[in-house]
Amino acid sequence: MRRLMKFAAGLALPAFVAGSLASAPAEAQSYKSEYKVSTVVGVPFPWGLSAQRWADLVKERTNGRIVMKVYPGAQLVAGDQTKEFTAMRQGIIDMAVGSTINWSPQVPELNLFSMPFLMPDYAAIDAITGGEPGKKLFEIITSKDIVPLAWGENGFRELTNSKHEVRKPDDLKGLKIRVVGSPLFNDTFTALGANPTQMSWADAQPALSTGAVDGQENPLTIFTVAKLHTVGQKFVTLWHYVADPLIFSVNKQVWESFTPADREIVRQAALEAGKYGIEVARKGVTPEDASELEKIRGFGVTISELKPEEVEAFRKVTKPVYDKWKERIGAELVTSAEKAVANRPK
Ligand code: X2X
Repeated sequence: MRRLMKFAAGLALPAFVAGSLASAPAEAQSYKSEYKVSTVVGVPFPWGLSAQRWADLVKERTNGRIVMKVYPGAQLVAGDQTKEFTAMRQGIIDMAVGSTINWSPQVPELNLFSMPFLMPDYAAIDAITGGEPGKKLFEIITSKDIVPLAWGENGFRELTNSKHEVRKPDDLKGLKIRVVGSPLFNDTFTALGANPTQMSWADAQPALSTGAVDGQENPLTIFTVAKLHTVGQKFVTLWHYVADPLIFSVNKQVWESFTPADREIVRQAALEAGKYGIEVARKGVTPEDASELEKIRGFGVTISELKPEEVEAFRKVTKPVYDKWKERIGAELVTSAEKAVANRPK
């Protein structure tokens, strides 16, 4: 550092520059000028908002030592969202706020959240992410050279389609439904008598607009921000069949290149951004505040809120899929999630 200061003084740098060089941690000299943060959807989706919040907090608290730039649209993996985890592992992506669904091809245990009808309400999601199963999942991710820092949220994935109201499994017969990522989704929709087709989010929107597919499943925030009613999605079924949390993560080498103090800043910022993202994702789609639902109804969309016995009919038909995937994911992990749900605060 003394040599650096002499060097700086020799160049007759203004005093404030020499001062900031002198006070910067030595390790910070090896920081990249920009860290690439991948997301599938950007601002103003809650997902993009929380990623941006993370970047903003880190920049502010590190005085610009760590500059994170959010790349939405899965553009760092050419739109192929199921390659995001691998790309982050390889260092092509430095950081990500990613969906458990998109990472499940590489981390099969993350299929836990796509188990049909495991989580009846938000308290159930929180019980899993905040409890033993969440801890276990973070350990598994860490063992794959990715450092998970915090949970965020995409949301409960509700069913939408262009054809007719869906209130019972029979109503899904023959409907072409776009699904993502994991073969578990194929199994679930096949069991329900629908015709599932896997495709990326980038391909889903044109497929909906041309009618190549009849429907899809996504959180309502995705529905409103992406204006899915303009691509024919006139029927929404609130069935809460699965939910996908998001995970704020960093590539291991990048993480290790940060000073301990900066790591703490990045972690703390992720926790705060995650909390904020969860709030935004849940806003307006609860019985207490149904403003988002009202907005969607205002677009001429029929929203079907299922009664518990109607949900039960879907659960029954998808039970064999649940049982099959419980073994695949790991019975121990799934059982611990079931217990967390059963014991959640109500
Ligand atoms: O592709 C989707 O449906 C999305 C945007 O929700 C995910 O990335 C999982």
